[in-house]
Amino acid sequence: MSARLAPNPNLKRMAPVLVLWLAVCLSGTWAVDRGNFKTCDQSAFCKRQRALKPGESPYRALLETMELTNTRLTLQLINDNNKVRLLLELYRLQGNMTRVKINELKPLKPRYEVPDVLIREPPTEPLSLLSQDENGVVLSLGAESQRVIVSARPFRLDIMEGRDVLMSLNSRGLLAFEHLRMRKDTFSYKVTSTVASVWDNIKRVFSSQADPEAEKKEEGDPASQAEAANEEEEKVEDGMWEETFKSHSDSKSNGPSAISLDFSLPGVEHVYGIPEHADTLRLKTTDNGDPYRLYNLDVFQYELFNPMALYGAVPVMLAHNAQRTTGIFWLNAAETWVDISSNTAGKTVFGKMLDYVQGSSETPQTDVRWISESGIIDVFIMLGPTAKDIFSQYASLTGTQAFPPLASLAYHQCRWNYNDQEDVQTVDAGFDEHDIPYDFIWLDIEHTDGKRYFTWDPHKFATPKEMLQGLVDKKRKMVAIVDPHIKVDSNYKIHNEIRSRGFYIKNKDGGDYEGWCWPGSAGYPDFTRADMRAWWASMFAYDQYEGSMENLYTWNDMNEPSVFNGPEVTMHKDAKHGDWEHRDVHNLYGFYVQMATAEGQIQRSGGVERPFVLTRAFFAGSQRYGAVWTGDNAAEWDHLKISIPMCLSLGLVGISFCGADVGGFFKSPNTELLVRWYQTGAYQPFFRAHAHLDTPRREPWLFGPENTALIRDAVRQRYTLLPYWYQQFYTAHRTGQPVMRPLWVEYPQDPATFALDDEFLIGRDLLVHPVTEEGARGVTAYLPGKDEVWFDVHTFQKHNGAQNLYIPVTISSIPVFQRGGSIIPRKLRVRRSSTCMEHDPYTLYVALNPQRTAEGELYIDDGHTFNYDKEFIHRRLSYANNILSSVNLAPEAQFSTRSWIERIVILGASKPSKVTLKTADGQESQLEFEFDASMSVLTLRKPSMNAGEDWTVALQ
Ligand code: MIG
Repeated sequence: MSARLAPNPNLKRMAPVLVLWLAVCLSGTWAVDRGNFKTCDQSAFCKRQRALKPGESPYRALLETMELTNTRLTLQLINDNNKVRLLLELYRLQGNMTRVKINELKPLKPRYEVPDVLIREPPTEPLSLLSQDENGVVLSLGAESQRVIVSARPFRLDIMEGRDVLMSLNSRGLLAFEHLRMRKDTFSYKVTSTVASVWDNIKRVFSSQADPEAEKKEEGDPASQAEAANEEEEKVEDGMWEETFKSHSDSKSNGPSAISLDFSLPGVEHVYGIPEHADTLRLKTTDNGDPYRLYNLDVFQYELFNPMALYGAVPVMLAHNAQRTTGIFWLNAAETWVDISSNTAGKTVFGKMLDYVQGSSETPQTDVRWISESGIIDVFIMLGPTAKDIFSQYASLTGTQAFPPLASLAYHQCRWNYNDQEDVQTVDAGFDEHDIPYDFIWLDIEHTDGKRYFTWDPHKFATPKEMLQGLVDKKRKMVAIVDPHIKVDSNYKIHNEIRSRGFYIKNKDGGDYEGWCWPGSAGYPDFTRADMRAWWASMFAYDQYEGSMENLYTWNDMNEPSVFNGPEVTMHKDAKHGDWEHRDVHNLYGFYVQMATAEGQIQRSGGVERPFVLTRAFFAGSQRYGAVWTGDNAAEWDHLKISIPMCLSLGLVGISFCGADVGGFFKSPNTELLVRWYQTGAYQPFFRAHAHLDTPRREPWLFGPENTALIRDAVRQRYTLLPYWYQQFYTAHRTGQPVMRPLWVEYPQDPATFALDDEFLIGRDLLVHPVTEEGARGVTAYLPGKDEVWFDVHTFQKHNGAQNLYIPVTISSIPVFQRGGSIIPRKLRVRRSSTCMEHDPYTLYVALNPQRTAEGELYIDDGHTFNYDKEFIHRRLSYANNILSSVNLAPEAQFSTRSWIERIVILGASKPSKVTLKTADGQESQLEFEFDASMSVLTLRKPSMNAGEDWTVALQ
């Protein structure tokens, strides 16, 4: 107790952080402190690599070393400058993918290979040799008439289909592999290296042709290879063996270890992905600035429209043109930079047209280059050919979106902080009083006893179970934050256990790594260790996590990890995870934190209940463990807008459960912005309002009755649509298809969709163009599909596809359209939480296409357990030949529902003379209906059949 009240002896060291906070809070100026974060020039390996010039590849494939088994090609590459050899492995993977691995043939010690991200060793398919000569090798790749051409000098790979080159590797000659080496005394090294370079020049003059004797000498054990390497001229540059950034020095006991490879994408002008960046959906070329950076960082007040790193990293890029989509998955967890260039970037449409007319147009091409600080090259080339194929290919490697509990798709109320139990109770009651549904209320770091996670402040949250029970009684839930920085405090059980088990990350000298974070001095558990994760998971057991109950879920923040006094506000790269350096695993840390936390939630229920865990940091594969949000945005219009491309980019790389803080985290939104943010958030996958500690309260009813009504309406729209959201997540979980989709995914041949940032699809059938412009009187939405029609979901008005539609808006408008040809289930009786609506009846919205058909699905299960494996209802709803029917898609599954169909609304219908319902038991009955001729809307009232059974409705 007294310890908590005593002045913190370390306050001095915290001072810069506090001053920063204060400065920002008081001045209200918004800008990331760029000086805190490295540019490529300030990152030694990035600078070294970027200095390489294209067209000078020193790598040659030694064809005589080629070995081809049924499923694996191996081949040595030699760097002709330093004679270091690499080993290339090439695999054809099932599902139209190719894997290329490059490592040192004989590294001085093993280099890091990312574990735990792939869900299994990807199954291979046969490879076969088509032809070979002294210039290269041609292999056939599976059944798709694809070939890979391995050229020897310089080394390059071209993946072809028919006559088309789909992708080339090292075509610009930027393959680089900094081999591990012994550190030499700087002085004597300089001397030898000069001598060596003179000797090297002499050799070059006398042997212009490859000398077979010399080649033989090049082989051998690692030591002699390293020696051979060291004989060559190798400039020791600043930053190879140590590097400083601001006051932080990075000791690099392994020396330089960067890797890099370039990819050319002929015919491609649009590339996407590589989140997380606060940037447009379509990635930009990076020639005139820094590359896109992937390095999980806690960026205070991030700025928009730049390639700076943010909290998470998914090294996956998609490339698209009207014919094809391909993808690159660069499996490396170290700091990574991605350069993009294009031969058509900067050309105007007119310029391109001129080229075309004059016949001077070159084929458009995008070139990308990946640079990582350590590890190996392990790249999965996903060959599509469609975006949907890419999603399944990537899912087959890294898994699909965890199927979340239904309630977590509803509305979440968060702020930093809800102060005490009474506050929680008052806010909870406020929702009932104002008739606004919500499912989760969140507690931020102040709920703990002095930032000791897994504990409760003894005064403010003295009886957490009582509080949680109060929520249970209303069928509501809570999330409490559990961060991975652990207060160094010998009276704190969690700390003592982690320390005594040796589970903390170590500093370079072998002691427990300590950094500054919310609790003051903190240790960071080594989540890369399976035994540590198992222990962490066990801490979520009800008897370990005191005060927790089954309706308490978890939020993992600061897991980049954030270290206030560390370089770039994160961990020193020379910290140690067993034998590995933090440098090797950095981008994986947050992935593992969420993995262990989700596992804990599963275990506490004996494997029955689905977890819900929100994370700020993430990596490829994080989709398997829960939801992600876009961190500390601001209450500004541009931040509202950017939430769309940020979540779309995450969806493209498997992470569907994405959201941005509704209202904006920093600063205070004006009411218009707040309302527009609710309207937008209501149609994004993870829907949570959140606010910074220093902002005035902003619960939805604090802005006058009119604004309360507007927010209520937006939240209620979310609740009515929950059956559709749930079904989309079920599909995402089963197939890997994203829930929130860019339009180009569904309209891949329509260039008008390729760069849309201000609208999106939910699944295939709902198009949302939220109002994100201040003072908007109207928005222009692009409705895709030249053979499609779209129905305004509010007015039922029909619009043709393939047009820019101007939609006049008022403050209550949320432009949403249902695709003609689809059937969408809703629940219109909105109650105080989604769980309260469990058994409520459905309304089906059948939107007819010009062929007068429509299709949809209905998915129902208990909403929260893993029994969805066997116990669920999955039905196909289809309308054709004037008959609407429900057929069972999963006859072997067992589940029954009390929900029935209370209404069917058919859009684009004509008036029938009678409507007949036929149910599973063979009974027939006439249904009452209403027809609105002005809008062509037919409403069937109370058909009343059970939602889980077979039925048909015939219109005559
Ligand atoms: O450095 O826990 O992004 O959502 O409210 C700030 C306090 C720490 C950052 C999270 C934010 C959260 C806040 N956290």
